[in-house]
Amino acid sequence: MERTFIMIKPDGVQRHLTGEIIHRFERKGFTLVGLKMMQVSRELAETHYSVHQERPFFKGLVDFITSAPVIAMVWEGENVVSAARNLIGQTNPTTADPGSIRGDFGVSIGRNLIHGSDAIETAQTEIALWFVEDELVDWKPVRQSWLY
Ligand code: RTP
Ligand code: MG
Repeated sequence: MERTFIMIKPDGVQRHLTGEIIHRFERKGFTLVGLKMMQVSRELAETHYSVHQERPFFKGLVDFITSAPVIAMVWEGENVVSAARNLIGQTNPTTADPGSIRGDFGVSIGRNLIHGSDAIETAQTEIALWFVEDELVDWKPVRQSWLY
């Protein structure tokens, strides 16, 4: 089953949106298989966002991610990588669709509340970066076979 890495950024935690965000993923039908609150080291933030290291916003982004605690999570489900990106909305909350997390709660591109892996391969890399294997719980919700 597909998995993705989701992080509630410092602004999401500070604005007490943790429960709201987790609720949206649960209601969609996805399964939480890993979760921890953590203060991110500079090294981890720089590695996580290394694809952006030449961009002008890189230092500010790393400063922000390391400024206060985040919630790191792994969610599992069918097509969860792309579906999570839809739940999250476009990068800039100003243009993110209402109904998405960024569209409903965000105002600034640099304070867009949440991160989600952008592809299946990226998700695998990010899960391995943020979690060790025994922090992830392999469980299946009890379901009727016809019910997702
Ligand atoms: P994320 O990686 O955090 O889930 O966000 P994303 O895929 O939607 O956007 P990405 O292009 O990967 O950018 C990473 C984060 O960098 C910040 N950013 N600031 N000032 C700017 O122009 C700018 N552009 C990007 C955003 O916080 C974005 O989430
Ligand atoms: Mg990204």
